[in-house]
Amino acid sequence: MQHTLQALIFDVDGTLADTERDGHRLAFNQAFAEQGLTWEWSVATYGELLAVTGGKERIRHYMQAYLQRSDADSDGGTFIKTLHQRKTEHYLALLQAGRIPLRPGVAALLDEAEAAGLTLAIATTTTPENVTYLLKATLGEHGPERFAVIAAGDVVPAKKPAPDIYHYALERLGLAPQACVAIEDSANGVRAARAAGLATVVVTNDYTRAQDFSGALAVFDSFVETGTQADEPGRALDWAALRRLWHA
Ligand code: XBP
Ligand code: MG
Repeated sequence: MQHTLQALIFDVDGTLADTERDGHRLAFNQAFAEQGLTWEWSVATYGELLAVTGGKERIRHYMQAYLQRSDADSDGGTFIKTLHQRKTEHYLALLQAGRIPLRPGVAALLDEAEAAGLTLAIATTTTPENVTYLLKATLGEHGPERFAVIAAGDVVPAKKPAPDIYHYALERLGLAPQACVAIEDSANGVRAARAAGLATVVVTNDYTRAQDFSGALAVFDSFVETGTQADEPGRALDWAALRRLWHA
């Protein structure tokens, strides 16, 4: 890498925290049940539905592709929007209850990057409130203020794998993509970041482990070395690993 590394741009869901299986998925199911719908997204079905980013888009896809409902948007999207708003309220309650921690090693990486003078930013498909609630619940009341830019949700017309949210974040950072690294968990996220010209590092999770991360600078399976990896050092993305990658 020729440029000086100036910023880390983090994805949220699946990256900063493992939010999908026991967070968003539960909130969707709670909203469905509360609205009297018989829909119930299993862990496996939700894994398939994650191919579609954005909660409203995911509900629409489910109605059309799984329930063969061609009328998903017949009311101009009001039904989906209302259902998703209830889902978000259930998800925020899970966050406020402290049910969703940061992934092990993430807090340390944030601390070390800041100590090295890097700027922190976020580029995510999820609803903005979900980000501020997650950061407050895990990093304290001032957690969100540690991120110079929080680019989230519907602020851009097209969600990941489109690059829009990364372009939006770079524009507000006032930085060239060559001065930043994107940290993602999914193939959709890698495609979005790479299309915005960003070097991209992947930290996988149970939902994304088998996905195709072509174009990524490196793929790790955690942010912290665990006992099981003792015989295979280097599978964790920590500050030292990131610095080695950048200076490689
Ligand atoms: C993940 C997403 C989001 C969440 C659900 O975002 O695709 O849609 O699954 O959140 P990322 P919403 O990995 O970019 O952080 O229901 O608020 O969309
Ligand atoms: Mg993600």
